[in-house]
Amino acid sequence: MRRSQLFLPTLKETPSEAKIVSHRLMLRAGLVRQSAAGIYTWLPAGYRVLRKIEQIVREEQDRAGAQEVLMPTIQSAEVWRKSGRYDDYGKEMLRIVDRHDREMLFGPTAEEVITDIVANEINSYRDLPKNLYNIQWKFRDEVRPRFGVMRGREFLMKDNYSFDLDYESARHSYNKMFIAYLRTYARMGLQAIPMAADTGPIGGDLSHEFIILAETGESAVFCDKALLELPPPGDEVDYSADLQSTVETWSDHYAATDEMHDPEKCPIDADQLVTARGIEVGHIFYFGTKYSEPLGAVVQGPDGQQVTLEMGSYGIGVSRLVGAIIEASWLVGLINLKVGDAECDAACEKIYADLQAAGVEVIYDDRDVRAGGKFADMDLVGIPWQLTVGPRGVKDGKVEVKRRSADEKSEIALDALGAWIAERAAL
Ligand code: 5CA
Repeated sequence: MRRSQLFLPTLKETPSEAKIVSHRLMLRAGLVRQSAAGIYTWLPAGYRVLRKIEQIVREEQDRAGAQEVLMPTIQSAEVWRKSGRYDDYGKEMLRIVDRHDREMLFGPTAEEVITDIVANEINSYRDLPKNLYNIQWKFRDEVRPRFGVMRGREFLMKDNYSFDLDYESARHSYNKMFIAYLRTYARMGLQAIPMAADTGPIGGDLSHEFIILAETGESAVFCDKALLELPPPGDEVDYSADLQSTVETWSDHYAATDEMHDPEKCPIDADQLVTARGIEVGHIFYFGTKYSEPLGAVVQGPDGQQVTLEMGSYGIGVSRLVGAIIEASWLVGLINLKVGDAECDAACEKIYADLQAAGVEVIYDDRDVRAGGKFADMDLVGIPWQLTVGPRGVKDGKVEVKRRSADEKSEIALDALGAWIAERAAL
């Protein structure tokens, strides 16, 4: 594409409503424009990114044996009445009346629609298991849409739904998605941590949120440091094999969101516990017969008896991921190698203040612990830029800069750091 032809309306100034770096960047780089509160138009450059993310999600779903469908955005109130959620969903549901006075709604999720299809079309255990997904726009009339595409009202979600004959098989479907999610995020360069989660309006008793660590995350999260060191499942994953032990490699480690974390009961020592902020980029649920029962998703089992299907649902925030990837990737880590040394402390405090004043998100490791531990932490959290300040460097008027992705180190003069910071801030 010739730049002269491209529709890429970039902005010199940062719009005042953009409070976090991904929102600022997405507006300034001409990726999106807001059409109404929490509703965005994706411009050519942004839409390309969205489609690439969508494609990774699609490939990993297909690999795990899910089949793609496309459900409507506008749904009938009827199926939601059957499940009992039409009234429960409250003000987050955008309700519409058509010209015949029929009650419709813009789907916030699709458990009812897909369960209704399966109830009508699948009658025998021989046609199970099934796992159906779609990548479709959802609408939730959030009270406070904010942070651009991170918490929109209209947003793109990959949602899928598994249908199984019994608990064992449903648990296998859940495990497949658990592994597929770890792989999906890893392909995007993200380390997503599965955390025990609250099930909210979707319901059920087994659920994991997939969280990536980022300063601007909406929730506080707590997890065992060991989780950050686990490599994602590779191409050798065999989805037909028993995946329980692989899933337990992750789920046996302590990891909880704010609502689930109890400091009194936390089994992890303070020095092994990561306390951070996180962005929820996916959420998986097993909820048994919560929807299949009221919607009549029943099949004939091998012994001729009627069996109500066991279900799970699995969501990935596709449009949120565009923002989340930016949030997880723009941060500077500042390491003070000799806390207590007057010169090191003074240099670090100044750099820290300058970075903050320039609006660059920074973690300053001012703890009086071994340098090795500090480097390891910065690497684990995946901070892309590291500035290291040590006594020798400061004497020579220099700090070390490391770019994580390239694993390259260089030195920069303290008096050139202002320009370097300005460069980061401009991004
Ligand atoms: N039916 C289930 C799974 S299919 C469901 O709706 N789960 S959910 O409510 O947790 O949403 C799935 C994912 O969509 C979330 O993990 C989050 O990444 C994304 N998401 C939820 N609300 C928003 C929003 N307002 N803006 C952007 N993304 C959102």
